[in-house]
Amino acid sequence: MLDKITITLQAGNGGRGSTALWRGKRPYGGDGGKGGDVYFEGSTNVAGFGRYMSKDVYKADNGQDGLPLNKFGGKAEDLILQVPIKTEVVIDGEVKHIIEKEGQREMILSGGRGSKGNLSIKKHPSWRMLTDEERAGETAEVTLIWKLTTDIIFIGYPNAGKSSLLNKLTNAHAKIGTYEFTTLEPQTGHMGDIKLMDLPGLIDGTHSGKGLGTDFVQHTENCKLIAHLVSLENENPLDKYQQLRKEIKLISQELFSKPEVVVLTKADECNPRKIGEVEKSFEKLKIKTATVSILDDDSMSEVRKFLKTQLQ
Ligand SMILES: Nc1nc2c(ncn2[C@@H]2O[C@H](COP(=O)(O)OP(=O)(O)OP(=O)(O)O)[C@@H](O)[C@H]2O)c(=O)[nH]1
Ligand SMILES: [Mg+2]
Repeated sequence: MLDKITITLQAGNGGRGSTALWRGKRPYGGDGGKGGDVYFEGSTNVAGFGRYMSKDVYKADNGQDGLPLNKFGGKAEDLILQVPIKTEVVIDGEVKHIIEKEGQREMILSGGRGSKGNLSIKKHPSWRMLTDEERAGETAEVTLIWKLTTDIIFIGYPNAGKSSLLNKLTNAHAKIGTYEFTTLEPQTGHMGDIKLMDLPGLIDGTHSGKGLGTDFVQHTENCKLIAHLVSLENENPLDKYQQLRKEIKLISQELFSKPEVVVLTKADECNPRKIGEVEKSFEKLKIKTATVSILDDDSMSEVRKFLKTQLQ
């Protein structure tokens, strides 16, 4: 899923004015038509920017040239480029538009004016033919950024079991691995109408570029709830959790302040007495937890319920 792309856009040029002369003397040339504008339009049917990888330049049509017998050239059709909901349009390093709704249209570039033909100019002596430059449509390099919207995001150290849980709860087929950093890109899935996302693992020092870095933060901006996964394989899961919370604070204060719950994973790797103690240690700090093992279907139903309730 391509969530960022830079493309060149070009609006259509205006048509030339006709210089036709009736019997070689009397001007009777028509005006040129306006060049096409360029728009972005929000669509819920579009995911990512894969469709904009095929061309170097996306260009609207040119206006038609004016013709003899005072025929006016037609206005060109506008170029309407569909983008996903929550697309930011960045031009010259500045966010110029945010596409938030289905059908929302924003004009990005305006097509060039058509030149007057010699007949119009004869009638209005102050007018003159436009040069090629004056008829040219606007052009710009535009960066599109898709801010994914997600209800719940899974975060945690590598190997915490984030992707495994995502696959169990949703239709996703994220890669699972016994090694660290199996997940390199955010993965998404739907649990009913709730959208879940699994992020690459975080480690101490992620904020300063260690591991897979902090590019993922942009995806967390629109998310409602963080599920922080902590493996019960850890000697002291609460310590481990608090250690990563420190790191998250350094990565992004906004992410740190989001509503968060804890999911204790790999319960099958831990004895029940210890699980009870760990749950209590979180409870003492008023941190809500659910305990799961992907091998235990009952715990899956529980965590489903837990996440739904916490989201509300
Ligand atoms: N025993 C047991 N193993 C689990 C459980 N959940 C995940 N695992 C194993 O833990 C390992 C890591 O799982 P992943 O889901 O890839 O972990 P991750 O958090 O997505 O890891 P990264 O993508 O590297 O950040 C895999 O070998 C899984 O099979 C569980 O509930 N019980
Ligand atoms: Mg993973």
